[in-house]
Amino acid sequence: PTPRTILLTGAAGGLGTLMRGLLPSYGYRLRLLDMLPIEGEPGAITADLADRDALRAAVRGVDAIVHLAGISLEAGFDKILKANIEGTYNLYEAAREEGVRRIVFASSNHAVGFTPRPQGDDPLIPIDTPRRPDTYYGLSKCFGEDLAQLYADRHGIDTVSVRIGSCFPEPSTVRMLSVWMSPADGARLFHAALTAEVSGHTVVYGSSANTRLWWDLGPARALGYQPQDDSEVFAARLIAEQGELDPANPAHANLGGAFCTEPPIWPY
Ligand code: NAI
Ligand code: 15L
Repeated sequence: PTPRTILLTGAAGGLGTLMRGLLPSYGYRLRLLDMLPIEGEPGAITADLADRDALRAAVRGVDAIVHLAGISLEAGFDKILKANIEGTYNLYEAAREEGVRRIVFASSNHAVGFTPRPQGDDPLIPIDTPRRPDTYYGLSKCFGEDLAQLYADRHGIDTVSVRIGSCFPEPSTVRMLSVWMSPADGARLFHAALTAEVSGHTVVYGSSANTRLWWDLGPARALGYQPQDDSEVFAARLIAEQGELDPANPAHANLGGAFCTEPPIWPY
C-alpha cells in the first residue's frame, strides 16, 4: 500500500524545508520532527534524536519515515556519534517497536567519498563500489546503511538508502555539476523510494540526470525514479567563474571533493 502519513525528521534543515514544500503534492501528510522549532509549523515535534520516548511517540502510527535529521557536515567524532550513529539507531529502534515498515535514509556520497571520480571515458561509479568514507560524517552514513541492512534482515524493516549528492536549489560549484540533485528530482526520488515495491535494504545514488554525472543512476531508476533536471544549464557560468576541475588538485580528485582534504572544506 502507498504510505500516506510520513514522519520527516530534520524538517527544519535545508533539505527538510525543501521537502516540506514538495512532498505534500504527492499526497503525503507530513509529521515533522527536528531538534529546532520550525517557524510557522506549530504542530511540529521539537525533539532530539537522543530522546527515545519522544521518538517512539513521533513514529507511532506513521506509514513510513524519511530520515534527514543529523549533522550534515564533518564534525568531531563525539558529536557525530551522538547525532548520526546513536540517533539513527534510536530512530530504527522506535520504528521497530512501533511497527513502521519503511524508512528512506538520507545517506551521502561521502560514504564513498574517497572513490576517485571518473575522468574522460571512465565508467560511472557503480552502487556496489567499496565504501570509502571521507570523514567521520561519511563513516556515520556507512553505519546508517549497515544499520538499515541489519534491521531489514532481522526485523523486516525495508529501507532505501539514498546516497545524496548535493541537493540545493542550484549547484554552486563545478563539482556540483556532477553530483547535483534538484529539489524537484529529490522529491521524485523520495517518492519513488517510499512507494517502490522493494523489500530489504536498497542503496541508490541520488542526483539529477546531469550531463557530467559521476555515478550510476540505474538503481534509482529501478525504483521508478525518472529524473527531469540536468545541471548543465548552470555549467557555463560556474566554469567561467571557477574553471574546470583540476585532477591534480586533491580537492577535485575524488567523489567527495574537498571533504577529502585536510581539514575537510565545504563548499566545493
Ligand atoms: P541540515 O544541516 O540543513 O539539516 C539537518 C537538520 O537535522 C537540522 O534542522 C538539525 O536541527 C537537525 N538535527 C541535527 N541533529 C539532530 C538531532 N540530534 N536531533 C534532531 N534533529 C537534529 O542538513 P540538510 O542539508 O538538510 O541534510 C539533511 C540530511 O540529508 C542530512 O542527514 C544530511 O547528511 C543528508 N544529506 C544532505 C545532502 C544535501 O545536499 N543537502 C547531501 C547528502 C546527504
Ligand atoms: C553532504 O553530504 C552534505 O550534507 C551537503 O551539505 C553537501 O556537502 C553534499 O554532501 C555534497 O557533497 O555536496
